[in-house]
Amino acid sequence: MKIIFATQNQNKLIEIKNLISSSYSILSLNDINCKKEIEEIGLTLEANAKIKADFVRFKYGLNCFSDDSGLEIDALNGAPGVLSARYSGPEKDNEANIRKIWSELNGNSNTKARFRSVFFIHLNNKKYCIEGQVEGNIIFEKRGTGGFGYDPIFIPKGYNKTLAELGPIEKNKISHRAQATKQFQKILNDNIKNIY
Ligand code: ITT
Repeated sequence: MKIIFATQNQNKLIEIKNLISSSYSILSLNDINCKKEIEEIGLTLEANAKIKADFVRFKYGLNCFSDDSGLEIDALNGAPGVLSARYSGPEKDNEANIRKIWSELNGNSNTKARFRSVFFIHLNNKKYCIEGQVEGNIIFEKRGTGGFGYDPIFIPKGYNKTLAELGPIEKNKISHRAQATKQFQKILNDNIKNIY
């Protein structure tokens, strides 16, 4: 069964392909030749996830899902949150985003943060919105070469390595995206049961 993942982010695509059973074929926007930069004008992860999935559903009429994700830092009142990709400007400059976070935290001892991932799903004329989270702490140096985005500055709770140091196998056991994908897999499996 084919399902479209409404993303331009290759890192998310790779992670999800490794998490979802291979009996489902996950196609990205690129794979269906959709070059449109979907405007993420929502004020929440839920709103932006719905905007991205609705775009594909209404333009192509296909089963699809989206992932709007972000890093929420307690000492910054939940920022960068829904602005995670563009925290320092529209260029989605990851290095500049990290520098902005460090500068705003300014050595604050409260480094508590979490990644959240919200999926909006259109499947067989039904809609679902689900979420995964991972708690952790921000550090003031970059560590590790794996993952993407803020992974080198985020240490998940109970670990002493960043998500970038843990590598893809460990990250995919504990990440916000892994938690959301577990629920998504269950929804897919339940739908298959209903079809046959
Ligand atoms: P799409 O909208 O095309 O899916 P995007 O990168 O713009 O791709 P988001 O709007 O959801 O996606 O932005 C999420 C940002 O949050 C992302 O660009 C990263 O900077 C950060 N982020 C999300 N998940 C992450 C992860 O697993 N590790 C590190 N950073 C992550």
